[in-house]
Amino acid sequence: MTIHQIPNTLQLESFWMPFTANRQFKSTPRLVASAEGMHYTSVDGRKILDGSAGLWCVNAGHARPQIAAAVERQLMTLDYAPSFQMGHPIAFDFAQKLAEIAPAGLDRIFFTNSGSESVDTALKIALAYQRAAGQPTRTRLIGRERGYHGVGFGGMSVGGIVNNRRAFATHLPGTDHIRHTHDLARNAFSREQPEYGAEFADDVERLVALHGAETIAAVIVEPVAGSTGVLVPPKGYLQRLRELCTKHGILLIFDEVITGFGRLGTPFAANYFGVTPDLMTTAKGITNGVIPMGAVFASRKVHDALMTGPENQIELFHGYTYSAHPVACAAGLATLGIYQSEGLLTRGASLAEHWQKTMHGLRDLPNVIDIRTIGLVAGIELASRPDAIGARGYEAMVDCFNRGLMIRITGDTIALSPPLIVKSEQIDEMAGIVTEAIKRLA
Ligand code: PXG
Ligand code: PLP
Repeated sequence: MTIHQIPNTLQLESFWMPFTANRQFKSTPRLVASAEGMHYTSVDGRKILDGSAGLWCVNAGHARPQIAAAVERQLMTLDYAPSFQMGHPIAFDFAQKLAEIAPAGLDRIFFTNSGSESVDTALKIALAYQRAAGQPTRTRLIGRERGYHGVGFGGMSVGGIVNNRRAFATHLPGTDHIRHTHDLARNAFSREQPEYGAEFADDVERLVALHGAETIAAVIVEPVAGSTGVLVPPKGYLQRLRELCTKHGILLIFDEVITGFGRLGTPFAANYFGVTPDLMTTAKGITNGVIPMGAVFASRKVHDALMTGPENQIELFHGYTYSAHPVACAAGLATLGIYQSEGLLTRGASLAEHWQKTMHGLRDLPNVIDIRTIGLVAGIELASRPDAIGARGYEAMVDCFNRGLMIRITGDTIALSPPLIVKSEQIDEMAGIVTEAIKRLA
């Protein structure tokens, strides 16, 4: 048997798949068996171009020998060690290297194992900070409509995607949301940042008027909303949000789980937009997706406010068994090495022109109502069938997979975000396959 063959006995029942229509999937499974560079190989031996960097995480492409070697070496050197009241050098080394590429001042690093954990960690740090800063009434956490911040109770509560919330009635109390920035009427088919909508940030003032600034700890937003369909912030919006948070003593958290590590053609979205948050959450690309890991980047102001009290006292009662897992740190260090030696954290900028031109070339296809692009990300929004929201998106995804391209969909929006090693011809190939798929949709 080669690894590309499905054993006849493969049983699909036991694995309860995440964020998947399980029964539909198991009736017609899509299975991949291996990956290298820009491609997956399906179990039946077909090459599939990776148009989504896995789930937005494989930024340096698949099966990088340097990462595999570092992981193997680390496994045989120090496979696990606690980070509670104990340490191992590679964790400090990795934190230091991350601090060196961080947006200005965000150089205190707390390790987690996923984006969801990074978000819950950042929200907890924000609460602890406000308390330490003598503002214990600041307990409210503000997210944004159409935001995605993972699946923990904190992240879900500040998230703003209805399907991720409705089945789980018990959200965190004391959360609220500013409005989203999606405005097709004014901004359809914008390249990079749309012209209109900086004023959507003023919604912070509405919540300040409603709740009182002295009750609000933090505002969390994705600089570019990914999961909800690639929503690029209008010009001036993030600057305005930063000003309002500063004015009202509210911490600003950027959730850079997707935008971090080169996706926009800059190391982080904070660099792209020239706006520095107080806390930044990351995961995914931090290890090229190969070992689960996340990190919260905190400003000195936030970190130092908590480094008070008696020295024998734990400053932040928070952490995970696997925080700063040595194997994840090894994968992360090797990943950063590749990002730096191949210039991947800024490579997107040099491809952005071709990327945008190619993606916007699809605007006249049937049912396309918007195309949004920034860095190496594109969202192609299709009109929904009146009776079946999401059906066109799903059919496009299946058709692309069958034609050799992996894409992500959210509702009827196609999201493309290839590994940052993508070649210009592969961008054309992606556009070609997506074009055929869109043309075939009823
Ligand atoms: N914040 C943001 C901004 C994210 O995009 C998370 C937090 C949660 O990360 P974890 O590692 O806990 O999944 C995410 C994750 C998609 C898709 O197809 C997006 C994510 C995850 C899976 C699929 O849009 N984003
Ligand atoms: N549940 C129990 C019973 C535990 O003992 C622990 C950790 O010790 C956890 C949950 C949390 O697990 P983790 O640290 O991997 O998040």
